[in-house]
Amino acid sequence: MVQLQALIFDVDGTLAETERDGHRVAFNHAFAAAGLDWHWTVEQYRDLLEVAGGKERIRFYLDRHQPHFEPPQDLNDFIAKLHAAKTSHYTQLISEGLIPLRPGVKRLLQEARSQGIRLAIATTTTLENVVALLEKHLGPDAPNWFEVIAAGDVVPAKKPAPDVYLYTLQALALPPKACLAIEDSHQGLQSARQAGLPTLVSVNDYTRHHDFAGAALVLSHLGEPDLPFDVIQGNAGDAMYLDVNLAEKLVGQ
Ligand code: XBP
Ligand code: MG
Repeated sequence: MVQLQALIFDVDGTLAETERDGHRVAFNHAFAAAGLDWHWTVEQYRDLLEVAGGKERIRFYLDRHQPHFEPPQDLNDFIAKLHAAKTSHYTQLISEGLIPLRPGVKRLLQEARSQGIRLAIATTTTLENVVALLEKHLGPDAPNWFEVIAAGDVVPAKKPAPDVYLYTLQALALPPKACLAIEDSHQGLQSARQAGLPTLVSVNDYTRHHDFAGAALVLSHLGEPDLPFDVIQGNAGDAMYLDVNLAEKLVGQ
């Protein structure tokens, strides 16, 4: 049986529900600060989430919803500036502690560390955003718990392309079958599966109706001893929360 050696986490929607009340709000702040009358509603953001990556998402929005917009400068520079302002609003929101970690995340990270399971992150979001979230909820040393934090533009092709997971596996020097990816979305699942990784999905309001064919297990959240998960797809045996033991079973399937 293959032995579990590492857990590889997505960030947005997986470690915390960052999209609706974090990223979306920060984009809107940045638009207003730039004098733009664009506003992304909770519902509209569901469609915009089809495109991973903040800069890519702004470009997609312009193409689809503001086709006549004339940028005041080179479009790439304009988007990069707007996105930098969004990142600073977002990290501010995170530092205010408004976005908690999802159930089971802290417990699983601590348990994995105590059992010598290696940790990594593979995300589309900007590195500063990841560091802000980890430090806020897990302490100043938490970014060092992860051997690899593959974030943002580290690879040019964002999820659902497998590149960010392939990059992470190469940095860990591990085969995919020795790792479990933990994701929240169809795009994330596609990315991880194309890299050959067994993948567990923990859904949220934006993703619960996605197609999760190919996932090792789909859960309502990672669960806690006093807050058991609901199994949406797959077989968790008699487990009520994701721990190293269940993760080991999933990679050994
Ligand atoms: C996350 C994303 C990110 C954030 C924005 O996808 O799509 O783009 O919405 O982050 P995943 P940036 O969870 O699959 O990694 O604005 O920093 O790009
Ligand atoms: Mg995600």
